[in-house]
Amino acid sequence: MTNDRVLTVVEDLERTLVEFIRKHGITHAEYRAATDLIIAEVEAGEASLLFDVFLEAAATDMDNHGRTGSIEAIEGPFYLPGAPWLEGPPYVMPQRPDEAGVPLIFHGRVTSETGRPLAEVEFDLWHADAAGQYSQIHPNIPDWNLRGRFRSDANGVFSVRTIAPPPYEIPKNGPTGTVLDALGRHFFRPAHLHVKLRHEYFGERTSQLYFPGGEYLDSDVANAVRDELVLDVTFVEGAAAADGKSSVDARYDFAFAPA
Ligand code: MBD
Ligand code: FE
Repeated sequence: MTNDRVLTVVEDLERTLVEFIRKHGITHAEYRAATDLIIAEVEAGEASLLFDVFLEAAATDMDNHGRTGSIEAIEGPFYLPGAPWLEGPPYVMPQRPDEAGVPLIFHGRVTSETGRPLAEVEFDLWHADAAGQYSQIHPNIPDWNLRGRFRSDANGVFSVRTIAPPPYEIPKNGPTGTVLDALGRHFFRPAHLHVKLRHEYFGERTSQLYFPGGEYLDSDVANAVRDELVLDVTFVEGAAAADGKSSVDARYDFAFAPA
C-alpha cells in the first residue's frame, strides 16, 4: 500500500469508529470489553478466524467486482504455504490409511477467460477431514493431511482423489464462538474445498468450492457462498462404482482472466 492509500483508509477507519462510538453512546466499559475481546481472540489463536468469518467475503467481493471469468473466494484462516507435491498422476491427497469419509474425485479443467486451455496449472488444495478438522490447526492429525499440490495436464485437465469434507463448525468454546452465540447465530460453514491455483497467465487465484444442496449453503456463518462457486456433483452409488464403494464425483471448470 502506498502512503497515500494508508492515510486515506486509516484516517477514514478512525473517523468511522469515532462516529460509531458517538452514534451508539458506547461506554468506556463497552470499549474495554471490545479491546479485551480482540486480545482474547489473539491469545486463543482465533483472530484471523474472527476477521475471516465477519469480513473476508466483503473484501473478496471487491476483488471480484467487474471480473470476467471465474471469481475468487475467501481464503479462510487455515491455509498453509508449502504443502507437499503429490506423486502422479493419478493424484491422491495425503491421508491416513483409514481416513474416514466418502471418497471424492475432484476434477475439471482450467482455461483462460476465452476458453484457451492452460497447461501445467499448479493446484494447492486443502480441506477438512471427516471430523471437520484441518491438519496443523487441530490436534492429533498428521502434518499435511488433506493438504497437497499437483498440476493439471497439458490441456488444463486436472483430477485428484480425496474424501468429501463435512460442514465446518466454528469452535464453540473460544472467543469467536462467544460472539456468534451472543448474536444468536449458528456456528456452521457449508462443506467446502479450498484451492489456490497458480499459472503465469493469471498469477495466483484463491477459490473455495461448495456442494450443491449441501447443508448451510444458504446460511454460511461467513456469508461466503456464491452461486458461481458451487461444484457440479454426481453421487456414484456403490454398486455402480468400479471398486464397489460409493463416491462423489465433483467437477469444476476454472476460467481465469490475466492478473
Ligand atoms: C474455515 O474452514 C473457513 O474456511 C473459514 C472462512 C472460517 C473458518 C473455517
Ligand atoms: Fe475452510
